Amino acid sequence: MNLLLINPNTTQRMTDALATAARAAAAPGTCITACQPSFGPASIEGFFDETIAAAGVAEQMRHAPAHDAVLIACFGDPGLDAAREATRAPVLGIAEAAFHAASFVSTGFSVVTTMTRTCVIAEHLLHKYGFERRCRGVHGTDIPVLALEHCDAQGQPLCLPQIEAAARAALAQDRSGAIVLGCAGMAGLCAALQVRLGVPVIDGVSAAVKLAEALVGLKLTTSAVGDYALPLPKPYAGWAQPLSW
Ligand code: 2AL
Repeated sequence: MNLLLINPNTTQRMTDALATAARAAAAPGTCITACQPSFGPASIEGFFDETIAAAGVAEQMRHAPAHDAVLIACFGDPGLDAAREATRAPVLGIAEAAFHAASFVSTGFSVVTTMTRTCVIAEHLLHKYGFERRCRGVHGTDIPVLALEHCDAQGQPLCLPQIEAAARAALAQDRSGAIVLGCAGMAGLCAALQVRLGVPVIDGVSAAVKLAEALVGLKLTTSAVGDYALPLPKPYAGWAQPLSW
């Protein structure tokens, strides 16, 4: 199957890293194509960033290559509903995928994310998706998204001890049984954190890949009836003109 991964931010290094993480999770028959918007923020760390990034996701969906499933690889799931209107293939956001996966393996989970100001974005999603009773806390580390990739001379991510400490504190404070990583850029930390913490650690990128494969295997498509019907045809003005239906 062909899986289209959209990194909603415009940092090519991060798009490449997300493609690598997705390929590591994918089954042998899954082919991952990764892309990013032609405009927008280098990283998504607030509402303004997210609004522009959602338009970038819509742009990529408008010109999307053939695909069997789509993965939106930012923890705010920007543009998820718009993407579902634009294709009949299943579309997974990494936050929604991670919340589902964490709920299969724990009675309650904690989210550990990047900037504290983005906690409210995760909290809004938990309410929107109906997971507020499964999530016991959302915790910021104030690590900027693009600092997640900074490594020491041995190639070890510099942020790992800080994220491990935040996760340990969250597990104790929230009485939770699993950790959801609250940023796509944390995908490469997942395996090490799971060993160190001794609890399930969920990276939304790999969770979304596996859930996308399951949905495609079940021959489930995004419903063409009702809310997710194709956008109604109408002119779009200004820079959005090429995106009109
Ligand atoms: C994110 C993410 O996953 N990618 C990005 O640019 N910002 N979300 C986050 N909470 O840091």
